[in-house]
Amino acid sequence: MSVRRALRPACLPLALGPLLLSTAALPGCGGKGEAADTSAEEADADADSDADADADADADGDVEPALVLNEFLSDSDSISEFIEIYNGLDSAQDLSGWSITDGYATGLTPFAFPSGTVVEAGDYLVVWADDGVGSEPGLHADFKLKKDGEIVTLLDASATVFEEVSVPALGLDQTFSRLPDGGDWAIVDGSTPGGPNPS
Ligand SMILES: [Ca+2]
Ligand SMILES: [Ca+2]
Ligand SMILES: [Ca+2]
Repeated sequence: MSVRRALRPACLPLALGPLLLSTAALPGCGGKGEAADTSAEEADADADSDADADADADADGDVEPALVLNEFLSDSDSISEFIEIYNGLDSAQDLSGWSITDGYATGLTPFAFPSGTVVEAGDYLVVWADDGVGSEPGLHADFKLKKDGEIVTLLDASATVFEEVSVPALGLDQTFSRLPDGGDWAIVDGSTPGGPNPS
């Protein structure tokens, strides 16, 4: 298959961009987790508070086309916590057998994407990090995200680390988002699951 050859490492130059807020932890590209993860989770209620914003990643010449982790929500009273993946490539990507975990460093079994999980070009895949209890349509991982921050690791179909992000502490309904899609990380008020991040 040519699918995997089409993928590019997502971590290379993006951590140094001007949009990265000084208060945001650098994404943990390439590193092992620096913090132990007990997977103990704070209690979280679910509801909705979506603040969609128009953005066009392709309009920003600084964004290199790639499949990337794109947005994290770890604390909300109105919507399930989630992880968003963005396919900035110009072809659909088959993520069958890929997996994601908040406990790579401790050997936790990752949550595996079901066979047939495909992200179309320019589209998003939302993985609800809700211990599998949320009602939103889509994938529901068997873990949640600590609002004090934790490390999320995306693995490809051969269980090789594809991207790892150290998500910083976030306030209520804040997200750790690439601005624009596929761009540099920043802490943002509001969430856009399955839709464009603010530009
Ligand atoms: Ca949480
Ligand atoms: Ca967790
Ligand atoms: Ca989004």
